[in-house]
Amino acid sequence: MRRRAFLAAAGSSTVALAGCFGAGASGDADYDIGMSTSAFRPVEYAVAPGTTVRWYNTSKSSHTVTALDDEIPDEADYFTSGGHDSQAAAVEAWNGGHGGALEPSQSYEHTFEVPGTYRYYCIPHEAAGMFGVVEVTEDATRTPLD
Ligand SMILES: [Cu+2]
Repeated sequence: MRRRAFLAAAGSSTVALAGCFGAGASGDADYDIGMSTSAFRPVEYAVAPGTTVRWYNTSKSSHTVTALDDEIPDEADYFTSGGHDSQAAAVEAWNGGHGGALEPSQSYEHTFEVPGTYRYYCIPHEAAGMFGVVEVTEDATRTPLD
């Protein structure tokens, strides 16, 4: 499958998914993408254009949700927890005192308007392979991909 190949090429070690971590799967939190110690769950997620995706930190670790600015559609708005306008600014904020951190039980939302493939990662867990993909497509029947 194309997406599997894409993740493999990206060097991700986080493709092992364990069941459904979708909306309402954990207590009263209503979210689309959760987080373990060093992985987004699910790693791959698909939505129709105009959909708001909610990340929720289901772990006991601090994370970020940070777009890779060369790996989102050209016309798309940059996004990162903390609201910085570029990946470099997000990294600088994190290094300067964990700016943009998503602490346990905190959430972050972004609305995806432009179709295409969006890759993002967690700044403190980059080396651990904490990457994710949001596919924005009219074919919403593929949500979630796994
Ligand atoms: Cu993380």
